[in-house]
Amino acid sequence: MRTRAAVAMEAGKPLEVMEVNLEGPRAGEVLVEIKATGLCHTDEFTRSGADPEGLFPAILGHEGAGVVVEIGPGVTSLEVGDHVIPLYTPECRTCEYCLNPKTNLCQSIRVTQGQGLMPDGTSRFSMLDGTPILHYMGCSTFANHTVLPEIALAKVRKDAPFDKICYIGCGVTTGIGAVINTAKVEIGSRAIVFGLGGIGLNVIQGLRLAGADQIVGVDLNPDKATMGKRFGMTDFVNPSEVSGDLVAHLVELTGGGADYTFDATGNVGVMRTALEAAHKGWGESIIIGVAPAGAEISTRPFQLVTGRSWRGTAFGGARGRTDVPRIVDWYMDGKIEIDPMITHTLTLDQINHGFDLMHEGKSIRAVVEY
Ligand code: NAD
Ligand code: DAO
Ligand code: ZN
Repeated sequence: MRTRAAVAMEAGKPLEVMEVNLEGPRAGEVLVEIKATGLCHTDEFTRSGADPEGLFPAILGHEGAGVVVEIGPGVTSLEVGDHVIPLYTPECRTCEYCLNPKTNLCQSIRVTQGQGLMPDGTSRFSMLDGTPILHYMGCSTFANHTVLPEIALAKVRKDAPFDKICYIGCGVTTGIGAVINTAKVEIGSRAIVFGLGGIGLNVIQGLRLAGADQIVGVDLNPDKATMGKRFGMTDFVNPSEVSGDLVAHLVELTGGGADYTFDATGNVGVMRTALEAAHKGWGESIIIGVAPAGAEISTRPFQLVTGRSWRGTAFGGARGRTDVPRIVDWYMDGKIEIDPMITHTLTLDQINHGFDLMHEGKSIRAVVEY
């Protein structure tokens, strides 16, 4: 079939919206009509060329929602008409990683996914002249139709709006999951969130859900304070307005350091501040942000010797096929909010404007509706 897609032809170039060929699903695969997709910082990381593992030409996008149009041979858990959210972290439920409750990093299709290919080592997308186009993060939601492995699709309820639940495909689950699955924050905790963007705001609403007493938001952009408060932030700190040492300021503000700190900036200097602002003896610092290629974290080992710990999380520690449908329910039941974070809705033809909004710090989430 043919479908419309925004194709990343080369690193650093705007996406090109065009008709592409899409082959139907093979064994264990599913053809999905994407109804809406969010634009995440990670798509921009790859589009811009900053991602050393970025491959081109490719159809980016990993934060989508849509409807099953066709199933390939052997697919048993999905049927035509099901509503689904693509998963860049699949859940096969049989690999060594899926069988270990300590991780959500299913490895069953990791190698081919990293190569921009389906599990059989081929691509389903091509240009009209036959040139292959690579998949991205196993999802390629910047195409109106895409093919995914069955194990990379979460089946969700049919009454949930696509233009909101697409955000659960990355930002919402990553932020809330970092609090609930990774940190396992207890009621009454004190926490600090660095970076109040599309991820950090979801960490804040996750902390509110978990019953944290103090939620400090830290951002260089003062405009982020309003949204932070809207989702449960109790204190706002702009590092550029702190005279003296930022760690000392945060330790004092939290009465000795925070029980939990979260980096949602991707800046390794901020990661160090986050670790050192965690409470002596028990504070945990969770890295969510993806740092530039080659960047390294550092601190004095004594920070760890004296009881702080450094951890990281991918997709909020969520097992997608199991956890994503529950998060959709939380949204539909009003336990979490998404609507105010969708600040812009665009057509596919306007997708490059969505990246401009991201750079200008004007959007939390821009969503493309097909
Ligand atoms: P964003 O650009 O929307 O938000 C980043 C925020 O950090 C902005 O508000 C910015 O003003 C603030 N900031 C930047 N530098 C700062 C500094 N030095 N001090 C304080 N605040 C600062 O980005 P996002 O979409 O929220 O993503 C955040 C990070 O999370 C990115 O690195 C992204 O790649 C990563 N991410 C990780 C996962 C995962 O599974 N681990 C998933 C999705 C995104
Ligand atoms: O299993 O080796 C692996 C890789 C898992 C990928 C996890 C990616 C999480 C961070 C990237 C940001 C996603 C938007
Ligand atoms: Zn697995």
